[in-house]
Amino acid sequence: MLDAFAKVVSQADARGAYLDPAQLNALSAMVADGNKRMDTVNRITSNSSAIVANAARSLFADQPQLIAPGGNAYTSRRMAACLRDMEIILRYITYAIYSGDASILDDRCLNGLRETYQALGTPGSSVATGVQKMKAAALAIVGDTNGITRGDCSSIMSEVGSYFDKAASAVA
Ligand code: PEB
Repeated sequence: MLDAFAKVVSQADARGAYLDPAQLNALSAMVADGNKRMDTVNRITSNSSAIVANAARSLFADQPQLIAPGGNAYTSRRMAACLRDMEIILRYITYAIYSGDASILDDRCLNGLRETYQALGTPGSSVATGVQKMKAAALAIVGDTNGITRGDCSSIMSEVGSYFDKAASAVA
């Protein structure tokens, strides 16, 4: 598990090199914009239940076969497993955002997840759709400019989006 700083150090060490100016600049930009990152994590974390519940509701509206008898989220046990999976994925995405690095998400959540769903007979493409719906909700919450100092959040927004995309494509 790496964060943005440890990743750069480990890459430099692998080359036996000092940190180069471009890397130092990138990290110092990350520090300068640190409040945006913390606010982002805070906003997603404090709205996580709504993000998961709304994404799941929308997924089941689009794909009602999932909750019909015999469907992959039919019975409250499977429904609970499904909501829990979406919550787990969202939680690891918040860790990646906080760390500025996807390795925690990759190593502890996505690694082997496609195979797990294949073994369970759970449609990975439906999980991916659920993740994309969480992405839309999370970005709307993160990008809400109400009551805050306006600034350029395009970089953190695209980084956040990239972690959702990574999770979705890992199971699709
Ligand atoms: C991954 N999900 C399920 C299981 C595991 C995971 C390991 C099997 C064990 C169990 O049931 O608890 N666990 C989960 C995860 C990590 C982990 C992400 C990461 C660290 O440790 N069903 C649907 C939807 C989808 C869904 C498409 C979006 O119809 C999910 C939600 N996951 C789902 C369901 C099950 C499951 C298990 C329904 C239960 C499958 C079954 O028992 O038939």
